[in-house]
Amino acid sequence: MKPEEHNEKADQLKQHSTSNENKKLTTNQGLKINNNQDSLKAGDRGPSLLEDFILREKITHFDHERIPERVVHARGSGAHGVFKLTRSLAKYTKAKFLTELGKETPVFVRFSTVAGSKGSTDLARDVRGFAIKFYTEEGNYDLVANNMPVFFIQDAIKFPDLIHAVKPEPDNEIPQAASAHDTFWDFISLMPESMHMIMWLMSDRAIPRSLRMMEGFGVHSFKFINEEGKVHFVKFHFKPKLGVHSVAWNEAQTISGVDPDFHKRDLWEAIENGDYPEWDFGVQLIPEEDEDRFDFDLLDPTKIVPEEEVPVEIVGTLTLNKNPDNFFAETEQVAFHPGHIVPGIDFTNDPLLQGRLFSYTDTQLSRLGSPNFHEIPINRSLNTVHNNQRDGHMRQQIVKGKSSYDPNSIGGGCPFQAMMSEGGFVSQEERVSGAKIRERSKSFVDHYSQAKLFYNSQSTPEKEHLQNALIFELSKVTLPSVRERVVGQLAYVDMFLAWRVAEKLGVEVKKLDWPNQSLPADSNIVELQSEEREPKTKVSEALSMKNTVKNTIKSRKIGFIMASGVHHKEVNDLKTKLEAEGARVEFIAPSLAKVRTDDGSELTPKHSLTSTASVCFDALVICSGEDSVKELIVPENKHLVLHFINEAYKHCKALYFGSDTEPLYHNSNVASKKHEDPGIITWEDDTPTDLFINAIAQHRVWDLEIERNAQS
Ligand code: HDD
Repeated sequence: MKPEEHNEKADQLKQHSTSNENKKLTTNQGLKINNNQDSLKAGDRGPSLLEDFILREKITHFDHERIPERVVHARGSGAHGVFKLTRSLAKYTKAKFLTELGKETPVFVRFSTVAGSKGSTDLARDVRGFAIKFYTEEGNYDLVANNMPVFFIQDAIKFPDLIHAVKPEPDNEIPQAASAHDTFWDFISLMPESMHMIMWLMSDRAIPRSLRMMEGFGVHSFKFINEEGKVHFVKFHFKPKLGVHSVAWNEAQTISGVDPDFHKRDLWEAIENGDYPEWDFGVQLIPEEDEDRFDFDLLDPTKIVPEEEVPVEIVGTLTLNKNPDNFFAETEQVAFHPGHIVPGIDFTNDPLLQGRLFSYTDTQLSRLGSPNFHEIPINRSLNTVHNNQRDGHMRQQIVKGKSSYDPNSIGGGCPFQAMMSEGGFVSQEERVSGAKIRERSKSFVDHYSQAKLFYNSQSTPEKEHLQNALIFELSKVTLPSVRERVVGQLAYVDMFLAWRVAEKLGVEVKKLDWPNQSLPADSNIVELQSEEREPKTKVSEALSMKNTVKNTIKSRKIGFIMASGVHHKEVNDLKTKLEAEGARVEFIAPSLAKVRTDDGSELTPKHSLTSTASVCFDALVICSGEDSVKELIVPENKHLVLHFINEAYKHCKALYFGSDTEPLYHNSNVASKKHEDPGIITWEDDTPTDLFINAIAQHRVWDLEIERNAQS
């Protein structure tokens, strides 16, 4: 889907955007500036004068350029797009953007990491934020989602503790954008309800290949309400059309050095190239009367509704098709809030969600500095705003008339309240009664069954990655008691998992005997622990990335390694076929100088062997051409080329060796395993291009990871 010519939000933003093209430099008061190079001085070697209002204005503005970064989700990447409804949900909700078939709603999406600062690496092991602002005709609807369907804690009152534990430690501000440290795992070891989320966080979902290749989940159960007032619980899902794919941990660590903006760049380039990221939007719908039919509480945000129990129904498509014009104005100033809803959608009593409803406006006040943050262009609703709220910092709207109160007669009673039939929002009428208590429902007290469900649903390589992630993280923990306690928790999820981690940490597996564990006697953790329980659904296919979409190489980045004398026709043929499938080909050569081909033409490399690395590509081609190979194998280049090949091999990527490349092939770690590895394609194969395309579409040969690593 191409960017809409008449995207209403884009039109609205246009009124606020400006370009400096062919314009004269001015002050903020519109005065044209004659000299922007020298300050006003008393004599050319004299002191600057206080009178210099141009200098003062420029420096004052500069001094105030920064705003506080988000307390969580500080690092983000945003894009504009459109949401198209492909199936009407009128039976379940009256929200107009979900009922009018074919309706297109402009959106702004911001992806983020959670723990790191604004300038931290994209490849941190972390949850990814996936926040969507739908600019609907009924007002803004924000779905402030993550790429994991559950959360660490069940109650918002623990959120500051969770975040304090995961953020850099308070004494020395170490480590940045990492959960592998004492305070995080200390907190987790005492928080059994986190164990399901920990399974997700230690899985490869926490190190996505691309923001375009991850799922989005609303996490909480929300409510849909239709015209008749009938209520359904709803869980929101976004499923990427390119499949859910991740990088290897070891690769993530290298990317953090080679290209810490890897995800940001990938999203930006994909949109610039017209490879618009797309997701199927799906819902799980549960009639209100079925609320108690599950072996968990629908209000508990540490639980999923397995797709085997309630299928995800696909009802729309989310497409991102335009990069922001200005990062600060759009991606930084956008303000999301789970409380921004429209008629037809309502909250549940999930205690995590209830707390969020307070937090998001509050945080914008300190981050954006004024209750008028809704007037910032990216936050403006398409509906015009009419109310009696007035004044405050940076107020932009000029409301005419004398009355700014309600009821009034001076203003003719305006603005009027809207009736429900006119789109006025009415909260769902729900009977609530109960004693005022600071307690948790017993139905929330099952912390391991879905952690087991997740772990048991993983493929063998996924389980190994998860084990290794825990070993990595916990090996960074300096306190043996914390390591032991986490292992004690893992034992409730899977004994082999606990044993494997314990072995590498040098601790014993001691299943935590909760009532007798080494916690302070007055700790309330004890009473929060249930008997061990098996989940009703034992395995869920949707939880394993092994079962994801693997039929496309669209927008995959393929590096062609070449030098002078490269076989032009073979390069062109392969490149054309890969590009016809939607892949992006980039040439890598010993230097950035043009590469002369065997037929005398020239190719322009985008990278040199030293300016990039194999971790930046999905697959590699070692190009044909005797002279090219001869140049690649001279001592100066050989170790670089072999490093490329061996890294790609270790990271289970597809490799293509053109004719004449035998000397490189045999010097690499690849050769001896070729016969049993579908990811290695050589000049000896019958239909090499087809095999290569299929191998790239598989993303990685994770099943052969151990063998490949043993070769490396
Ligand atoms: Fe949150 C930002 C997602 C629980 C308090 N959150 C924030 C963002 C996302 C989420 C995607 C970034 C928005 C953006 O790009 O601007 N948060 C979640 C999810 C949660 C969750 C899926 C659990 C299901 N959050 C949560 C709780 C609290 C907060 C329980 C507080 C009680 N979150 C915030 C915040 C942030 C935020 C402090 C920081 C910046 C912002 O809101 O605008 O208010």
